[in-house]
Amino acid sequence: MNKAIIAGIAAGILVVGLVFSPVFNGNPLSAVDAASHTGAHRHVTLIASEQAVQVAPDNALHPGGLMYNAMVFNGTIPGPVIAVNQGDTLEITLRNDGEVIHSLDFHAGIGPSNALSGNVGPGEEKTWTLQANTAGAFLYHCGADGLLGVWEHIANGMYGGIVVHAQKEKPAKEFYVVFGEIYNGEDAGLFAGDNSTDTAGSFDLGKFAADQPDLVLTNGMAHKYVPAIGASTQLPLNPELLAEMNAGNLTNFFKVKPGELTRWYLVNPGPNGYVAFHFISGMMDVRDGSVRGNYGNVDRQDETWTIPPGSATVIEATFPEEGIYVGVDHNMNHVVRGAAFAVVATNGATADDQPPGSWVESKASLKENAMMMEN
Ligand SMILES: [Cu+2]
Repeated sequence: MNKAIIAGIAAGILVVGLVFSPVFNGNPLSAVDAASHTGAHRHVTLIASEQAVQVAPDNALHPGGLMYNAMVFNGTIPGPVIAVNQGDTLEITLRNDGEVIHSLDFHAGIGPSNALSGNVGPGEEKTWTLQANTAGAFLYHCGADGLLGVWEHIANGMYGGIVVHAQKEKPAKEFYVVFGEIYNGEDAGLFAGDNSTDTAGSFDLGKFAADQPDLVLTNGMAHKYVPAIGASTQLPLNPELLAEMNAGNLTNFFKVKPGELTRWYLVNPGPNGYVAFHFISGMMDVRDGSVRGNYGNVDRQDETWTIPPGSATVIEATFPEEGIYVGVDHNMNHVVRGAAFAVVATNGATADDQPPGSWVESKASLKENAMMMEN
């Protein structure tokens, strides 16, 4: 794509941002349906900042690893998972410790007063409430300055997931997994040799406009949960994880008990690409969409399920026998760029041994904590 076309696209996006900014900038309404106050009241604080993070391990694809000038909520890509029960009221505080304007867009909310924060400038904070009436998994993301630059803030890592547990949800072992693209001006490409530098790379508008991500992160890093691939010839993808596995330590692996019900909250912030989600050696029940009180206007056994950009989905699966399964974006260009995770089915798995950052507070635990707070 030539530069004139990219400039034209950027200008077009700019106009959209300007047109919408008066609407998205303010948050004048605070009407909340009193009748829907059936659940507990919860509070969460998200802290926006800009910082460099490691997005690729040191491996043959990217010798030396890769650092990136990210934008983050609470210091990490992705931001933390927020869990509530259907009917709860969620109070959200957005604090901006960064240098530029940030904001929040919660897909779990309906109406600007529920879903949007409006602009929060450097050093400022804002608090608003959201009625979590619709069950399911939803994306939240930064909306930048009234949408102006939203594509860059999402590509830079400002996103996460909110889980609204359904009233009729069955107990299951639960996990939070977020995919996300990186467009890095300093990334010379796969197998390009050592392109680790002292300076971290930054957002590349040309790669973004051409839909050419350098990496597809899984919970903030390419191949974070994949030690190696290859049987006769082994290609290490995450040497640290491989060393951990060889030492018999599975702390940073997804672990499940054979036969137990597991539930995966899978989030695709994009900003551009679809996720074709599949478990190697597995089948899944898709609980995407929702009906009042339950998940499931789609509920069926499937091999691969599409998660569009700007969406999250709820997938249930059981892993019948011991062994290694792999969750992948079956788009092979995305797998090689980092969108995959190993799942180890072992009788040694326990209820709360999720890898750091992937644990989701359960419906029962949320209910128990709310009751303790009332008493
Ligand atoms: Cu932002």
